[in-house]
Parts: sequence; C-alpha cells; structure tokens
Amino acid sequence: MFGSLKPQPEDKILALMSAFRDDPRGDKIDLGVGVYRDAQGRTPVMRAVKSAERQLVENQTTKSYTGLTGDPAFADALGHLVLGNAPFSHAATPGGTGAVHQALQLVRMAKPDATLWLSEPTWPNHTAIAAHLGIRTRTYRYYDTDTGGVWFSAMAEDLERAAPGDAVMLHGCCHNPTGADLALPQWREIAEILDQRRALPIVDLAYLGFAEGLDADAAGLHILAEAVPELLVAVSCSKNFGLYRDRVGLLLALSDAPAVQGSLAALNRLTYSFPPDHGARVVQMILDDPEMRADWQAELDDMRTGMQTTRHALADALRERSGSDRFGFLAGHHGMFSLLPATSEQIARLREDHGIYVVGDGRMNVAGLRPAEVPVLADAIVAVGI
Ligand code: PLP
Ligand code: TYF
Repeated sequence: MFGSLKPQPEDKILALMSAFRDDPRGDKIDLGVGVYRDAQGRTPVMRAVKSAERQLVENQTTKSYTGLTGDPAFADALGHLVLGNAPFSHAATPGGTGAVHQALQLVRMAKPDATLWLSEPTWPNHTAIAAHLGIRTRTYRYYDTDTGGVWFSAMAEDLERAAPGDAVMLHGCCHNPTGADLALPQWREIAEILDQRRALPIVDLAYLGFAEGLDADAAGLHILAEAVPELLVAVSCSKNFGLYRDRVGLLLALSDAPAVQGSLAALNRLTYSFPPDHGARVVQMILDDPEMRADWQAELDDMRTGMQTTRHALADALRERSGSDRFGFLAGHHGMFSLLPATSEQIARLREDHGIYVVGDGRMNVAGLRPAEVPVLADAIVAVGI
C-alpha cells in the first residue's frame, strides 16, 4: 500500500527552521520562519493571553464539543474586528492555514473548475494547498524587484484577465514574502476590477495589526468588502495574538447565498469535525473585555513599532555601508518580511559564512533581528555582495 507513496517536496521555510536548530554556532541569526521575536529574541505569550487563560482555567466548566463552526461568540468578536458591521457567515478553523484550506474547499465545492489567481510570489502554502485540492492556479505579477514596491500596473493588467467565477487570493496586509502592500487607491482599483470581472476575492489576513495598526490594516479589506458582492477572508490569530501552536483561525464569508453557513459547517465536519476551541475562546475573551483588549492592543502596538524601528535601523545601516539607497525599501515595507535582492549563492554564503538564515528566495524575517544584530547583518549583506 504505502510503497507507492512518493517523497514529498519539503516546505523550504520549515526545512530552514530545522537547519538553524542544528547549527552549533552560538552567534547564528534566524531570519527564516515568520515568528515574532522581541528585542531579547523571545516569542512571549502575550500579557492579555496569559490573563484570559488564567480566567479560562479557573472558570471553564466543560470541555464538551462546541458547534461545527466553533463558538459563535468567537466568530462574532473576531469577525467584527475584521469586517466591522457587515453581516457574515463564519467557520472557526485550525489556524489561518485551516481557514485558507476551508476557503479553497468552499470555492471548489461551489465551482469545481474555478481558477485561483495567486500573486507572484506568494506564501508557498497557497500554491501547495490549491494543488493538493486539485484547484487550477494562475499567477498575477505583483512585485517590482527594481523598486521593492508593488508592480501595480502589471497586477491590474493580469487580473483583468480573470474569468467570472475565478478566485483571486490577496494578502490583507504585510504581504508574505515581499512586505510590499497595496496603497488604498490601489485597493479601490483592484476592487473595481474584481467586481467587473465577477471574480471572488479571498483575503488572507495573517498579520492584522502588524503593518500600521488594527484599523489601518483592515482599510483595504473594507474597501473591497463594500465594492464586491461576495468575499472570503481567512483570518489567523497566530501572529497578532501570539497563539501559533494553539491553532486559531477563522474563515469569514460575505455573501447573500443562504447555503454558505451550512456549507462551511459541512466542510468543517468533513475535514476535522469541530475546530479547536481553547485559543479561539482566549481571543474572544480578550476582545470582549475592555481591559484585556486595551492591553492586547498596547502590546501589539509595541510589537509593530519594534519591527518598524528595526526596519529603519537596518535601512540606515545599509545606506551607510553601501553608500546607496538600494535598501531604502526595507524601511517602507510592512510586517515581518522583506525580500533581499540576492542570488541563491549569496543566500548560501550568508548562511555558511555568517550563520545568518534567510529563506532561499531572499525572504528575511525582520522580527527575528535583535537591535545588536543590525550592524552584523548589514556587514554580512555587504560582505556577500548583495
Ligand atoms: N497566510 C500567510 C500569508 C501566512 O504567512 C501565515 C503564517 O503565519 C498564515 C496564512 C497562517 O498561519 P497559521 O496557520 O499559523 O495561522
Ligand atoms: O511564512 C511563514 O514563515 C509563516 C509560518 O508551512 C509558516 O507563515 C511557515 C510555513 C508553514 C506554515 C507556517
């Protein structure tokens, strides 16, 4: 039976994580996997999460099953944070990856021959999950390697080719891997194109609060939600609540179709029955309690401004060392990631000669860099000739 199984392509990000773990050098620097780290290099449990968990342990009276789409209070609290007052259907999922997976299953259920459009480049799991589900994909041009910004004219031109009923994956903010986000007028233009083409936007929202703040980061999504009749949003609480391993996600659907909620429940049942509850409940408790919510937001703001400070420090250090503004784009990007304009040989030299781990395509996690390591990285980038 299992003799027919083929070796599977590995996830390059996760493979890099194990290579880093196995590297004995004491001064190695991990800029690979997208996990937030503070100035001490820790990924702490957020204060509000600790408080909510304490209350939960104290007060929870049962761990019996919730509903197939999870606790409605969780969907209500997080759904309103993300979409404001628009009515939505919802399903809690194991992490944002689960939400992306369920979104694509819903698309396949509704329209088996739909094409999914993905940005070039995008998070590798988008491509992999679509392939696993047998969904055809096409890419749209997104990133301008010369400027480090969005190649908007090409993106718009490509999306004009979407057919009615195609699905288009967009990153809500903090584009992974490029760090280059759409400006609000560009969101308006994309919304108009997708509405005209009658294509379904799927917004992958894994970094709400990491770019410019909770409201600003949802502004593009809100423009879209007002412009199109149907929309899916795959929300992750891994980063902004620091709940990575607890697997907290939510799929939201804006639609008038009466069967959407039932279909989401059925897809959850067919995939894993009930979604995990612990982390979802923690998120709901935080969002529904003014004090914990304010504390969460304050800590999230600190994380965001910390990443911004690192970005500016790195751009400055590189300006000094390279004598040019070639790396100025790093300061303008949002979130954890940016792409270094490096060859695979240069990435290998960063790893082998300097103990600096960056994903093979040049993606680096800015949040993995401690302030004291900024000059070390800048020296290394210049030393390998990037
Ligand atoms: N989508 C993108 C673009 C991501 O970078 C991530 C990782 O954080 C996710 C979705 C979902 O992650 P998780 O399944 O850990 O919530
Ligand atoms: O892109 C990242 O680094 C994060 C974490 O299969 C991640 O989104 C990476 C790979 C993966 C799941 C999550």
